[in-house]
Amino acid sequence: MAVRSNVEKLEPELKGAGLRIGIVMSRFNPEVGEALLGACSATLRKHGVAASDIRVVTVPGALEAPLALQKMANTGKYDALIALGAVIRGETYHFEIVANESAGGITTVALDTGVPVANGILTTENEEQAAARAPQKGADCAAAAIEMANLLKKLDEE
Ligand code: INI
Repeated sequence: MAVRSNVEKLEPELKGAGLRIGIVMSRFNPEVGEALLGACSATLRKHGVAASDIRVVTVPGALEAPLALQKMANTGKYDALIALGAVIRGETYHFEIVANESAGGITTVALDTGVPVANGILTTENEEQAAARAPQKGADCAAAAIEMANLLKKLDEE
């Protein structure tokens, strides 16, 4: 459009070759976690991330994810991180606490360390919903991690 003709815009970049990606997966809902991880790794590989550049660690639950992510971010070895898991309302009276603390911690890691973190911790009413959403969420997080890693690299170079 004419109004924007002189405005430079950075386009989303989904090339994954050379990027190092760390994944933290919660084992609390193992089947959902594995479904998230399968879709996430397949999408990372599809966009060119080398298998040897993907590191997966697991934690007991979503509340442990932020600390593992923080530790990985502080190594300086990762261009982006991904948190995977599910917090299911039917499985806890503390749904809001687990969901909110986990999400808040994940955001804090990204802001404190400058390493992008894609949040793939599903929050659902039941396990069926989580299973249904897992493939898309895993794939979306892989794409978000690659896009954010590339964006931050470009902004660094400016
Ligand atoms: N952790 C999850 O990842 N998902 C859940 O649904 C969940 N529920 O239902 O409580 C959950 N709780 C465990 C929590 O993340 C910690 O592992 C635990 O409190 C020990 O610190």
